[in-house]
Amino acid sequence: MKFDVLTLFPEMFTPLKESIIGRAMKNGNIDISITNIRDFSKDKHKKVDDTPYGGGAGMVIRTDVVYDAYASVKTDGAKVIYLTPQGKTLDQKKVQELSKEKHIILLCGHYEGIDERVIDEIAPEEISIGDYVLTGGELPAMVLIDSVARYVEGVLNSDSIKEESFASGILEYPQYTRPETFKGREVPEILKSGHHENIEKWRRKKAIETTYQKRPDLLEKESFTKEEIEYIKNLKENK
Ligand code: 4FD
Repeated sequence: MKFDVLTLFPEMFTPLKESIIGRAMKNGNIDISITNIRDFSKDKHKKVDDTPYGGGAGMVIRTDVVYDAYASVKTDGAKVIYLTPQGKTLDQKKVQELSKEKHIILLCGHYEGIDERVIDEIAPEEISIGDYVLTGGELPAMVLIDSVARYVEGVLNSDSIKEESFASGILEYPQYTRPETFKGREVPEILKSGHHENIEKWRRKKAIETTYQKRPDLLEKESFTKEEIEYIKNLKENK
């Protein structure tokens, strides 16, 4: 999968070279290319913005630099995304859908704002990573890349993807490693029993219990067995 990022702050994307995403780039599972919108300025001072029509504080990014940066990376069938607080909030379902794309173009705006006409012309899908305002779309773009890249074949080991929370719709069961006792707190006996079937049942119960305690809203969307429905009813009654 190819990601093209259009930004005025290309240096902000250096952390992506680290860790799992960096390894995925090295392995050729994903390709991330960062384009500096400023490179498309025809101005001798590399200016990209101008004063707003109608007056007011601040500056507005010009249509031409944004459009030319976009035209330089665009392919047929590319998914174009504009990171903005006005977008639909990113969730795990959307992340999984996006992981099926071949080419994603991410347009990062910032507080100055981009001339509306180039947004209308490109007609990107508008995505937000949550209801808060940031100085730029760069962090949201990185959040999107990280979340989507995890689903690309070869990036994670496929067992972890199958087991994880949200993919299943509820939260994860708790994890333990050595030592057996930490400040008087024991590792649950069942996890040392070697009885894999019982361990799986215990983990599923714990996942439901954790979800009930921390994110009860998620229980509404998930489907459960008769036994599990009974268990949830008990959790609610013993409150
Ligand atoms: N919640 C988000 C995205 C961008 C952003 C910007 C218009 C402001 C938060 C376009 C206004 C981009 C988010 C930059 N803040 N700030 O996903």
